[in-house]
Amino acid sequence: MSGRLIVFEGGEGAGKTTQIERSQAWLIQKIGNKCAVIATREPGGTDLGKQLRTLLLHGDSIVERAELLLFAADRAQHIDTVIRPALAAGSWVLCDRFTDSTWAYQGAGRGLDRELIAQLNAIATGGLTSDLTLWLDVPVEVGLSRRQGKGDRIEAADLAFHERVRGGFAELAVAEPERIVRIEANGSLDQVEQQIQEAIAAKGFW
Ligand code: T5A
Repeated sequence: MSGRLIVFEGGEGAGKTTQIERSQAWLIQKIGNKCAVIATREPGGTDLGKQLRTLLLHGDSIVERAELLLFAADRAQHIDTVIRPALAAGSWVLCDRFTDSTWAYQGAGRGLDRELIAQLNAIATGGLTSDLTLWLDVPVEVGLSRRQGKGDRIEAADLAFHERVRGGFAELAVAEPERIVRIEANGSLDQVEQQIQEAIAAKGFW
């Protein structure tokens, strides 16, 4: 069986972490006898990435271009040391956020140049794209209300920023319907899990 890259995207509190755990357990049951199913995330899927994650989410003020470059650095390290080796070994990789987060947050949210973002994503990934991206869509207020504790530097942005981020994901889903599937994530955990399983099964990967 070929390796697959399945990405979970969405705004704050969309339920990605929870659903990746559920999908990993489901996929291990389904295909675990044929290949490994690993879960990873951006930022923070490598040792370097963990340090970048601390800077990005909990650092002091970071200018927007520096933020963009730090996310790209995290991704380049993640691609070369985790994602590509896993795919080459035939593993399935479930990734919490990937290039579409940069498009939505730094592009739609911050308003940075889309062409620059596309170029940086291409440099960071070496051209690797997801086999399937599940966009877990919840209204901004619902996602933010699910937060526990003090928000991080990016969560702390105003509502208008988070609305633009949601709009960015919506634009991508319209532009790339083969790769990106919208999941209605404002339902129960079981309802969301069911939609995700259906979307993965519909791709006919096995
Ligand atoms: N970022 C990232 C960029 O700006 N550019 C980039 O290129 C990249 C890669 C990452 C931050 O970095 C930004 C985006 C982010 O701001 P993060 O910690 O990964 O930071 O941020 P989130 O992904 O938003 O993490 P969260 O933990 O907030 O959200 P999740 O993982 O989507 O949600 P989850 O599963 O942890 O759930 C949150 C809470 O909601 C509950 C859960 O039990 C949990 O308590 N919940 C539900 N409750 C009711 N109904 C449901 N259906 C629920 N699903 C989950």
